[in-house]
Amino acid sequence: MPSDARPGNRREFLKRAGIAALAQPILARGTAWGEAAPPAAIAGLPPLKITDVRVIVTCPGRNYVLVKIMTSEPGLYGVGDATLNGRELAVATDLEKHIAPLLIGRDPEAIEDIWQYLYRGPYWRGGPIQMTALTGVDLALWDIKGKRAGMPVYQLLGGRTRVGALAYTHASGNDFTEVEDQVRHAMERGFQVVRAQVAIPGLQGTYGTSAKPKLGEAAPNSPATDLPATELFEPGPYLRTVPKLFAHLRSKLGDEVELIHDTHERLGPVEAARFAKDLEPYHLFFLEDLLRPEYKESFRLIRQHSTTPLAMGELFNTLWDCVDLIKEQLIDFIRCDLGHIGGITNARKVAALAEAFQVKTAWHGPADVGPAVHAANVHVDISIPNFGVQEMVFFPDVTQEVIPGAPEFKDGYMIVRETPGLGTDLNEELAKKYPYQRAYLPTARRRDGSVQDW
Ligand code: EZ4
Ligand code: CO
Repeated sequence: MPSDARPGNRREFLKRAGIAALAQPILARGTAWGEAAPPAAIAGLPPLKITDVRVIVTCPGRNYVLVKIMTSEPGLYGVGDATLNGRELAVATDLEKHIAPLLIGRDPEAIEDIWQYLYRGPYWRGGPIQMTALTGVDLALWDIKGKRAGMPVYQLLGGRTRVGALAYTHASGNDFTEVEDQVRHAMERGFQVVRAQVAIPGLQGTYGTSAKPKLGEAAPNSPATDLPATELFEPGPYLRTVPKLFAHLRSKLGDEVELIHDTHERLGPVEAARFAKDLEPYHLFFLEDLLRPEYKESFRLIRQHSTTPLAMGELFNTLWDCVDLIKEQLIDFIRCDLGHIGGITNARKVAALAEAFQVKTAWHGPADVGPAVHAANVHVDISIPNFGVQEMVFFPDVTQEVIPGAPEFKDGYMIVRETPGLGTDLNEELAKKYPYQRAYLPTARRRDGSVQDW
């Protein structure tokens, strides 16, 4: 590697690298004093440098945070998504003020090195804000690598293991018949797997349904502002209602359609074990997120009492959050959010760990992470051996105009674009027309007024 290929002038570099550069030939190549290896020529292409990192916050339908990484090659850039619902501006500030200055001049091809540097470099590592920022960078770098190689990202991950990613959508309603109609509708669209949620009688606002808390009822709702709504949750009515929903769905729809239910981390260990047992006769594809992420060890209790397949992980932020559940085979599906666990680089490691213990993937795929994360999901899904299922959304037209290229739904499967990179992009001019709007996820309380996990 010729020393004149690195950014800045050589004397300045030697000054920064100091004595180590003189003493150690390997360090003199630029690995000392926090410097990454300088950009190198690969496969006949000249060295590449990051020249700019732009952070774009836009609200085409809902808030999204995008990271656009520019390079020294004219026209070559990558776009990543760094959206964290309800804390968008914290991530944008982290990227703009703390991360961007560290990236300028680096080699965008060195994805793992940049990942490690941004994860372990700040000492205060992890957490959803930093891991979402890291995702934005990671996805933009994979996008650049794919574009430079002239290949869709899944090819760089080892190529296809399947034609498409089996997809699931959401069905919900205020009563069992409404949910049944929505499951039928999804099946008519081609879905083989459907998540079913129902409003719980007596509770105001139920996760996953359109039932909204009403002003003046039970739980105090926020005034009509952009502050969070308050929902009411009680485990008793929930535990009694949901098994009846699935009895209804099986009796009306038969055994063939695969059904999922999301508990959204709301139960205690014994409640969760009883719930999984009560749902056993209805043969769920999986039961999602029974417990708060703090209480992973309680999955042992659930496992001892039920054969309902279990999925967990959308609130996890690191590989190590996944280790115990996977190695003890306490879950059947690991469903990290690629947007909050550091992107493709970390997802591949989670998937490989899961493969070794017969756990499949079911990456989180909600509307509140942008098209680049959905594309990343599918690139990983179709290139690993232990893919399970993929949660998906249909983005509204306005989102697709500003952030084009989301994976497409076809005959029950997600299909990724065959263009080089992730396949997603950003219309920066159009994005400006949709400025950020403050928005929060709802919160929840119990009947006695105490805080409940939403
Ligand atoms: O509630 O992403 O499985 N899907 C989910 C999501 C989450 C939202 C929260 O921001 O649990 O709908
Ligand atoms: Co969920």
